[in-house]
This record gives sequence, C-alpha cells and structure tokens, in this order.
Amino acid sequence: MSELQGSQRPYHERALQHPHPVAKRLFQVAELKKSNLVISADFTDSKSLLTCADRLGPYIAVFKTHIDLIADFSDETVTGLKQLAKKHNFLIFEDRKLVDIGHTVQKQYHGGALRLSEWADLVNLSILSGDGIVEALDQTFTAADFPYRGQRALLLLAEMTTRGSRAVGAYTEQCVKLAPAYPDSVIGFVATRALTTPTPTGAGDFVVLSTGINMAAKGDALGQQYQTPQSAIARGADFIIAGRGIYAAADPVAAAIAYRDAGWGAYEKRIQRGDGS
Ligand code: 6AU
Repeated sequence: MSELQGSQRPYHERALQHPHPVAKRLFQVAELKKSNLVISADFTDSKSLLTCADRLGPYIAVFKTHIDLIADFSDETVTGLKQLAKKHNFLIFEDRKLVDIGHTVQKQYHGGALRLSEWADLVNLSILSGDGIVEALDQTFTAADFPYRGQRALLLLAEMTTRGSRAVGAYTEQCVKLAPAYPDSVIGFVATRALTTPTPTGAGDFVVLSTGINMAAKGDALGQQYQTPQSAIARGADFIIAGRGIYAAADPVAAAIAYRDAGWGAYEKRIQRGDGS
C-alpha cells in the first residue's frame, strides 16, 4: 500500500454524507468542539478516570478507556462515564482489542463483566483470528433485540504503533478489504495513516484514528513509537489519540488544549489543500 493522504473533505461534509450514525456523530462533535483529539485515559481507578473525563471533556471529541485497568470498576463507573459523555458531548471508545473466536467475542462485547455494549460507542478489534470475529460482532449489532442499534460502531485495528509490529502487509490489507463488507458496524481503522482513498462523493469513507501521538517524546522504553499530531494528520489521521503526553503532563488541561490546537490546525491545513488554496 502506498502512503496515502487523508480525506481533504471537511468533517461537516463527511457527517452529512456518512451513512453510519456513529460516524456522523464523530464528525459532528469534532466540528462543533473544533477538536479531533482523543484522550487515552489509561487510569487504574474510577475516580481518576472520571476526574480526567470531567476536566478534559471540554477539549476532546472522544474519551478512550482501557476499562479492564480499572480496579474498582462498578455501576458507578459506567453511570459516571455516561453522564460525563453527555455533559461534555464526547464519544466513548473502549480500547478492548477484541481478538478471539466469534462465539467468545459476542459474549465479551455484550454482557459479561465489563458490559461494553452498554456504554462504549466505539470498540476496536483485531482480525488476527480471521474474518469471523467481525461477522460475529456485526451479527450482535444487527440483531433485532440489540438495544443499541445504530448507536455502536467498530474500529479495525489495522496497524500498531509498536516497534516490530506484525500488524502490517497482508494483515492490514485484509482489514481494508473486510471493512466495506460490514457497513452496519465497521466505520474505520486504528492505523498510523490513511489506508483507503477517499472518494469525492463520500462513498467508502472510513474514519482513521491514529495513536502513538506525543509532542515531546519519540517513544517509550517498551517499544511504543510516537509521531506528532501534525505528522499523523498529514498522513491521514482524522482523529489523534494521546495518552501520557497529556495525562502525565504537569498541567493536563494545558496539554490537552495544546494537542487539540495542534490537531485542529493540522486538519484545517489539510482541508485547505483540498479546496485548492
Ligand atoms: O499515548 P500513550 O503511549 O500513553 O498511549 C497510547 C494508547 C494506549 C495504547 O493501548 C493505545 O493507545 N494504542 C493502540 C490503540 C488505541 O488501539 C494501538 C497501537 O497500535 N498503539 C497504541 O499505543 O492506550
């Protein structure tokens, strides 16, 4: 796959054209809040998680969780997250990286200890186990008795940011091939760059969320590799995901504002190029 640039169409246009309600919401929220920032809130207790959502909520489009890190996960965690999502108008993305056989992931997604379907607008999955995992989750999404029909969406983990990642080549290509077959559930990719060529009519518009974003560091001691917000957006990210760069900063609110402004500025530059200016 060649290095593709991202969509040069503005979010408000993509919101109008996109057939999936969750993708529409993503673009609408981004446009309204002038933010394409996703905070990766990798906390280990509910209080820190909810405090982060409340403090950074005004500056983000999406709040990303690793809910299995939360030692005291309970009803209050879920209720609190939902309330804050409403208060600050952000979507919730559970970074669960589902990977198992179809029968198992259906149960991990809907019900179980973490009750992902109840509160996560977005969840990601790997197709390491083959296409059946997407089929299984799509079946759950489109079942007549699924209570969140049209309110939930999937992201395929098409690439990873870590050194030596095996999510490359044929694996990534299969994600790209598979995505259009599940229009009721799959709305995009977690990837380091655009993976598809956007069309002027908006057909086949897949949202790209790029992680491994940091304005100060190049990586960590455990294989993480970073790029800047500007580089990610130029390579095709529609949304930038940042964790430690924001929540571990001396002033997380100031950091969130800086990342938001960098991401938004890069997006504006990209759509201006599309207008030929
Ligand atoms: O900014 P950081 O390095 O503190 O956090 C990055 C976050 C972590 C990872 O679990 C996640 O992004 N992540 C993912 C996701 C979002 O799926 C994929 C990947 O390839 N690399 C990565 O860091 O919560």
